[in-house]
Amino acid sequence: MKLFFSTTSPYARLVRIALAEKGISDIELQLTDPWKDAPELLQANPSARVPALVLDDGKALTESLVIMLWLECQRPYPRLLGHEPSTVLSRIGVAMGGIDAAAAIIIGRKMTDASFDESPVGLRRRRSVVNALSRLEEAPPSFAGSTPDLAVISAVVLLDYVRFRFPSVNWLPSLPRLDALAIEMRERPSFADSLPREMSTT
Ligand SMILES: N[C@@H](CCC(=O)N[C@@H](CS)C(=O)NCC(=O)O)C(=O)O
Repeated sequence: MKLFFSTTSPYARLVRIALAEKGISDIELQLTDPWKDAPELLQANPSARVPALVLDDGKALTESLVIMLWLECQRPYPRLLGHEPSTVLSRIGVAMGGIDAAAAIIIGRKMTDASFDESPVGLRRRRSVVNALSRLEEAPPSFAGSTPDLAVISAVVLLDYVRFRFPSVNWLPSLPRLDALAIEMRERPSFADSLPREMSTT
């Protein structure tokens, strides 16, 4: 199997963590800047986005949640949906909304500049990031000490992405419980090895 990923993508990080927590290591990791339109990525994903997972039979899976659905079917244990899937799924939805909004701000800046943050759409996306984080902070997903479920994984991926992309903004609320969860998760190789960082050009 081959996974196209970038070191900045929160979507690719979700998949990388899920694969590692499932114990799947026989996978070729293909570092790819999706904005450079590599033909191999375009072949795997007509939308030229990461993550894209090419299976051994050549089928390509795209979209982080689709890939995780496949993973959960293919390798049910350890379970990433916990014992109460509806609770976990509900929190994943909140976290994904925050991730989408944070990524939309970064794309908005690409199209214009940092003033995008103050535009009507930018402000709306900021509100979504803040609301998602605040909702998760009120009742953070808990880690019982074995395998983190996808509620934990997606909440921490959102938080780490926001801290990475918006290190000095004044519009983020205080998030002590999520910060503590993220620090705890960093002890796991799946999280530590996939922390967001700028793409290296070498
Ligand atoms: N909904 C997709 C979003 C994937 C996505 O937007 N990936 C970004 C990197 S964070 C990308 O490849 N962007 C390139 C582009 O939009 O052209 C998923 O869940 O996988």
